[in-house]
Amino acid sequence: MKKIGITCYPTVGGSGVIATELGIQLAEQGHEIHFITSSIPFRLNHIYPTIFYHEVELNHYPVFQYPPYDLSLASKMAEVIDREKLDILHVHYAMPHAVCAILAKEIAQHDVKIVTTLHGTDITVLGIDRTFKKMIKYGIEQSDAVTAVSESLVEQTTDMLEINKEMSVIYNFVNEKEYQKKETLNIKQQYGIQQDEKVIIHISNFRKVKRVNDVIHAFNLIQRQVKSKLLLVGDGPEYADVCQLVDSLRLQDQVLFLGKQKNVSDLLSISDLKLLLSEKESFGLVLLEAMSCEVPCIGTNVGGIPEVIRHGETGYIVELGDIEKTAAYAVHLLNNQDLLNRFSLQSLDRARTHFHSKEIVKQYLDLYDQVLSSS
Ligand code: U5P
Repeated sequence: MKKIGITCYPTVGGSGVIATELGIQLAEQGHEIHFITSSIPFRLNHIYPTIFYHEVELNHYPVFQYPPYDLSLASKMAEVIDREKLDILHVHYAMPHAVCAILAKEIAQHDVKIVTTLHGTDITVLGIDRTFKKMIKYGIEQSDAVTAVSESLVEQTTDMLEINKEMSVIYNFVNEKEYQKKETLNIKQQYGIQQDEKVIIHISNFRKVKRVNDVIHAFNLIQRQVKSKLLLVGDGPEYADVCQLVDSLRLQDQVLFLGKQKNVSDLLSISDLKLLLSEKESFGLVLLEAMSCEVPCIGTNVGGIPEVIRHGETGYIVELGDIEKTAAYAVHLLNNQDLLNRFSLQSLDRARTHFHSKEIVKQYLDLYDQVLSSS
């Protein structure tokens, strides 16, 4: 049994979901898990006797112009390392979490190993900022082990930060009990979708990088040739612009804005095709969630997306901004039920063989063993 601390951003988003699921699966295998976060992770909604939650409190003392979250986190980490005698502190994101963990390790008396998982944003967004570049590099190089969620992210990190550190790729995973195709026929009815209509789905945080407008333009071409509806799941800064585009293309009756949803697997279960046309994506967890629910995907040739989708087998890869090609592939697939069925099963097969949670969790455990035995 190992004692493992986990720090992540506890809100919606791929990294928080992975960190929480990892904690749950490790607890189910008999390990003791200590979440050190600013609020209870969003998917931690059951009681687990071996999962503990340590809240990072933000102090609003008048002497501080800004509440020092990073220092509060480091000090909470040091406290938990010593009190609980953690073996491993696994942090998600180098910036600021790895840097806080390294500081905590310095402060704590008990020896702990730091494992950092890179999810992307700290490298692809913050890594560009010269002031943070050295800090991120430091966080990565001082960690005892570093993982990234795709080969593409390892390459990018190595190039951008000129890092001299071995990084292992450990792909994302889903909870297979939750992400499986369910018999939810009446959901289609509830949303006013006819049984013979195809359902295309897009799930994201509606940030610019997700290029939701490209999804709308592609759907506009698709719906001319296939009787279909588009489900948009999630919310974010581009939401209003996307609504406007849908209005101007007169697609209001065919595009359903569902906002943020909790039970994404129910919506995937009524979907035939998923579109993710982002300009940056280090893995694309929503793709794996879709595949796990037997939904083929069309994604852009960007970041880790081509490592998840197998072109011509579980979906298609298109160049960024190639709306015509996206629509052509979608129409080809949706109009050919045999091909669609084949792609659905191949998607499920790939999700279960290449990204099975048992296998991915084992890779993390092997890495923990490796760092613990190297002391
Ligand atoms: N997500 C939801 N509800 C939403 C939007 C997103 O649960 O309304 C989840 C996705 O299912 C995925 C994560 O697990 O947030 C987003 O991952 P990523 O796009 O940050 O990789």
